[in-house]
Amino acid sequence: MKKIVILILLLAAVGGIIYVMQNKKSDSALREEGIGEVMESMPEPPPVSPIDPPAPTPTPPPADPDGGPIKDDMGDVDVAPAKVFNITGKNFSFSQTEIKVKNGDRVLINFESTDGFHDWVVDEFKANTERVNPGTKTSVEFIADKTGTFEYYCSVSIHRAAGMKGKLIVE
Ligand SMILES: [Cu+2]
Repeated sequence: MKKIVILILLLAAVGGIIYVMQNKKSDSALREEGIGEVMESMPEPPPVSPIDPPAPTPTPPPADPDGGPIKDDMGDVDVAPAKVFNITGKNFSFSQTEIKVKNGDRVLINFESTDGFHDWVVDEFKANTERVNPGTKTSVEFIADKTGTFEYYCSVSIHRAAGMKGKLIVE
């Protein structure tokens, strides 16, 4: 019977500690209630485990303001600047039918349609722009890393067969 009383007192003390922790009530107030002495013989309650810090959320890269695939910071990595070609397309031809670059050149094609829906593609370098209507500019960049003469063309419908093509010469 006595043990039960002690157990109840201990439980009350533990409850009291928690109560104090939560309410920052002074010890003296409890001592007046006769629990203080028991409390002092009790080990400190384990500290409340801190809330796990929130997992760091990965910050997405800043959006490309131009929305285009070409990033200026690419130029910071490569030593040589890109060879830039500004080409327009219409039904059914490109403004330029031959492009000459050196092996290893970084090539930047800025493409715009002046009439019709077109793109600029060269299969051997897996390079292709978006398909665009007049008024939308698009571009593609690639490394011309093999020599030869390659055909670039418009992949829309039968435009290539209709003559919308040109030669990319890599020397
Ligand atoms: Cu086309």
